[in-house]
Amino acid sequence: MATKPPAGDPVQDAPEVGAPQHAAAGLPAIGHSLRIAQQQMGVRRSALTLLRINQKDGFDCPGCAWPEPDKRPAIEFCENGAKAVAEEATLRRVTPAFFAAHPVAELATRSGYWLGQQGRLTEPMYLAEGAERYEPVSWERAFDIIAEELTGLASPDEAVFYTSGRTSNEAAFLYQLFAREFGTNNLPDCSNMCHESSGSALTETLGVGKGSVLLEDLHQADLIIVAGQNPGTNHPRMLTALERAKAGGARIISVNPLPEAGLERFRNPQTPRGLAGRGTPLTDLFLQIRLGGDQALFRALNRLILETEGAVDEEFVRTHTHGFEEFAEAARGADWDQTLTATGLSRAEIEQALAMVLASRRTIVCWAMGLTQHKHAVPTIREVVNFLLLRGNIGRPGAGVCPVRGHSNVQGDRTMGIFERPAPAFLDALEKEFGFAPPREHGLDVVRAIRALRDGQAKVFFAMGGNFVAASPDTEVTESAMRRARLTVHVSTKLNRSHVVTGARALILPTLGRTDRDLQPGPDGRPVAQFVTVEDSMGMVHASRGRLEPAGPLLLSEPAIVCRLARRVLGPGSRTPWEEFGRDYAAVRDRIARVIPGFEDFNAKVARPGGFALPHGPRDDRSFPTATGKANFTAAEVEYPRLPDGRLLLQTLRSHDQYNTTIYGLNDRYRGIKNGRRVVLVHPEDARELGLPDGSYADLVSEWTDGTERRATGFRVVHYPTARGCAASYYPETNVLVPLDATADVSNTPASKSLVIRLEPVGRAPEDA
Ligand SMILES: Nc1nc2c(c(=O)[nH]1)N[C@H]1C(S)=C(S)[C@@H](COP(=O)(O)OP(=O)(O)OC[C@H]3O[C@@H](n4cnc5c(=O)[nH]c(N)nc54)[C@H](O)[C@@H]3O)O[C@H]1N2
Ligand SMILES: Nc1nc2c(c(=O)[nH]1)N[C@H]1C(S)=C(S)[C@@H](COP(=O)(O)OP(=O)(O)OC[C@H]3O[C@@H](n4cnc5c(=O)[nH]c(N)nc54)[C@H](O)[C@@H]3O)O[C@H]1N2
Ligand SMILES: [Mo]
Repeated sequence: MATKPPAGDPVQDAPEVGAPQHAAAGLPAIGHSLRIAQQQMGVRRSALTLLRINQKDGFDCPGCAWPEPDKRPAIEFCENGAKAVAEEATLRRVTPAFFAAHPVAELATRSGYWLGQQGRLTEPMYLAEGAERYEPVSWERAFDIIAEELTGLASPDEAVFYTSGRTSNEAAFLYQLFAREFGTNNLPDCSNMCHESSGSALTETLGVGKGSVLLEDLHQADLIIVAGQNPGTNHPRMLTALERAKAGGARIISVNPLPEAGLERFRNPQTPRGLAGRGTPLTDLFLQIRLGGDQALFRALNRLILETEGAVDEEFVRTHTHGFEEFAEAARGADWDQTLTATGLSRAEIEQALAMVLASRRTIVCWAMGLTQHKHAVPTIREVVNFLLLRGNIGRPGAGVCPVRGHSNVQGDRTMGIFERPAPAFLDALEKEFGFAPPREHGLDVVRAIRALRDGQAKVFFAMGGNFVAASPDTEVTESAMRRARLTVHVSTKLNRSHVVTGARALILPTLGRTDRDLQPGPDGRPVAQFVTVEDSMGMVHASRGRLEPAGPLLLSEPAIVCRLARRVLGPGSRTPWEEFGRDYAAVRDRIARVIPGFEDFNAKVARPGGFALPHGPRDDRSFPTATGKANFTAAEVEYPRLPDGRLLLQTLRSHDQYNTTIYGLNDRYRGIKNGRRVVLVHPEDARELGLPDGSYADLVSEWTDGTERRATGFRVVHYPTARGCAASYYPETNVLVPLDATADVSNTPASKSLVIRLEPVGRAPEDA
């Protein structure tokens, strides 16, 4: 019964806890991915689909944004990519009969896991005002409803157009074009909750808000620092790159409060040694840092570099940078007591790291959410840039900044103009190409959009993918904000929480995923297969072609949905050829080529198997498109989270069996946790001081600076080798604890990696759990 979802809600959290593992992948990874794939897709479809992932004529894996090597093995996917694909290519279906059987109020009591397990959405569904159930609706009528609400707004700025990072370049370009022709820059996206801090820090210091390395650079590096990232789970194919770098002599420092198995040792499932042997040790030096201590760490390293004779690349600093003196003065003042308190590391450990830094001519720093989701995330990433600039590690092979992106096209969506604060030059180019005056005022990001909905200033919420209410902070605030909307619309592949916490009226619009074949009517009326393009974490753009029969005959592609919506809402007043764009994506690419630098000859370049690299000034020729025309050193005060007595800092992170709010299963294999997600990982000494035995249960109570408290109930305490004072628990269950106002300075990204919490025991002994 490969295609039947579970009958009851399988989330009856009963966590079982074993020892954490010390290596990632190997045979269990293969077994696990095949099992999940077959449960969702059956054997034949699994084989056909998995072999097309990330191949040059195949589709881009809807998992992470890690790039593919130019020479690809027959299998270029990982365990978690296989799960992402199985989740989308599942044979399970959510039909109108399902919605007839389940009132929305009942669906709102279900877990996100259960909702997702029901399968692919098949028909447009409408929840009328006051109705208890979603009912099938025609596409025509759905677009009428949206047009009715949008045109009834007092201002276009009362509408919000959210995007999650799976949307293709073509759909994203059309979507922002539609929003701007409609009259608003309210284009929040998942990036606001993700790498916004990286974009902010890199744009200011280097002039480009993207990473400056290509895959080859990783292979050539002498030293790779992986800070605040868990690639074994979230970017498993990165381990192959790290393994290759090691084979070339690279050394690796990992900076993390948790000893993540994937960074300790990699058993590459594609090599005999990886399958049968012990695999490759990856990390040479593990710095078990406290949450939020990274700025202090890099500041201390910078001080030590400045104090070492001949360690600074003077020629680079002189020729290519600005602001060195001010930075150097701040760095020379770095205080050891503060450094040791903030990082929890010893001076000897930091000096060991320094020795590795000084021995390296080519250094790369990789990071992800562990750096971006803190109040001081932007100055932290700026300090990483200072660190690399000091030794000329930008714009040289084997060196650079490597923010590792999450969603498979989140970087491309931003390139296409999904941004609430677009650059004037981009708007000028749109204006010139499409002959309308785009709005110039900045729009709302995620947090500001929630406030606007909460305060009644935004009334229509439209989402191109994602799961806004589950992914956003302050769940209760966000959910009640969403319920105040006049209309909520979700273009989605799978059922999720955002479909059941709705505005007065709601629509679910089912769409094609990456794996699905996309046929559009050609000039003679016969269907022509379309493909889309994506940009990976390293600025490589390539085609993605789905081959599977779509989940149902009524599904529309994302570009088709945007174009039909635009025609209906904007009417004949719009001079944009929406109809043509909806059936011929090459025509969209021709326009992208004329609007966005780096996409000249887009159609020709993307026809090349493997695609092309976008230009990147700092990487290509050390040109820095910043305000000063140089790479900017910056000097900021060192910040780090303060911990009141009897409290812990909580980070909210991903388990091995989830993709953001999509839960694949209840295990977190590498961390030794099975069959449950409501766990909190606490250092055994901290737990002892707090009187919390392993296996006891506690509520997590977050304490915000304005005196408010937020509670998540019933978590099993797991004694775990995390850094002292630093606890960890899974997102999205803990999003109730993240105050809406707890955001990073400058980037406004929710600070979901350092919440001050207390643990309140709930008096449930392990025996009766
Ligand atoms: N399978 C799978 N793949 C995914 C995703 C998924 O959910 N599942 N999500 C995708 C998305 S959108 C993203 S953004 C990425 C996320 O990829 P990651 O950033 O790896 O995801 P998290 O689970 O949030 O892990 C944060 C890591 O940073 C560490 N950390 C936390 N705080 C700090 C700190 O203050 N300092 C340091 N040095 N380390 C810290 C944590 O211990 C953990 O190892 O993955 C992408 N890929
Ligand atoms: N506390 C806490 N909160 C966090 C984070 C954290 O670490 N801690 N991480 C943040 C990060 S890094 C991110 S990126 C956000 C993620 O926020 P989102 O991107 O909004 O959330 P996802 O869970 O990735 O969205 C999953 C949904 O996308 C839809 N979907 C999947 N594929 C497609 C497709 O091809 N097309 C369309 N139209 N829909 C599709 C499905 O319906 C699925 O249910 O969450 C953020 N929230
Ligand atoms: Mo993300």
